[in-house]
Amino acid sequence: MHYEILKFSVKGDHSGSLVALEKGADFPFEINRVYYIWGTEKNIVRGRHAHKKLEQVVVCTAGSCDFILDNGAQKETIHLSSPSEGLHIKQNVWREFTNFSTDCVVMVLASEHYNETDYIRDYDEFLKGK
Ligand code: T46
Repeated sequence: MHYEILKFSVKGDHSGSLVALEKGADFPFEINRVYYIWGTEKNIVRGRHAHKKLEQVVVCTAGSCDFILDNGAQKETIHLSSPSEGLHIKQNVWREFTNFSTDCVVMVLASEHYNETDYIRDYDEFLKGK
């Protein structure tokens, strides 16, 4: 499978909820970068690329959006709407994301520093590498 859904352990009581993500048992790789995205209009399509080496865990910390993942043979749409789960996208998966709610905040935990040479932005090139 080219992705998996991680279910995080939630500490919660009357004061609210908390998720802690630590390297090791809780998390599939060492985190080298965190970024987050918000203020994207509903019908905008972001992404449209794959990564050679980078793995990421995507968490919709507020609101919701859809990730469309394509491994070259099949496509799946994953609706993210909970801060208690993460979408682990492995290497060499074409991703697009769209259908943003107005309050959507997407936090991404990445295995590598930002590196434009890791991106495959041409779909035909992506398919050739399969
Ligand atoms: C991914 C999806 C889920 C940086 O300067 N540093 C960074 O760490 C990132 C991620 C981006 N940027 C710059 C590069 C562009 O000038 O921010 C601008 C927007 O980046 P991009 O068009 O790549 O954004 P998305 O939303 O299409 O894709 C991002 C990640 O780049 C990508 O790895 O998987 O989110």
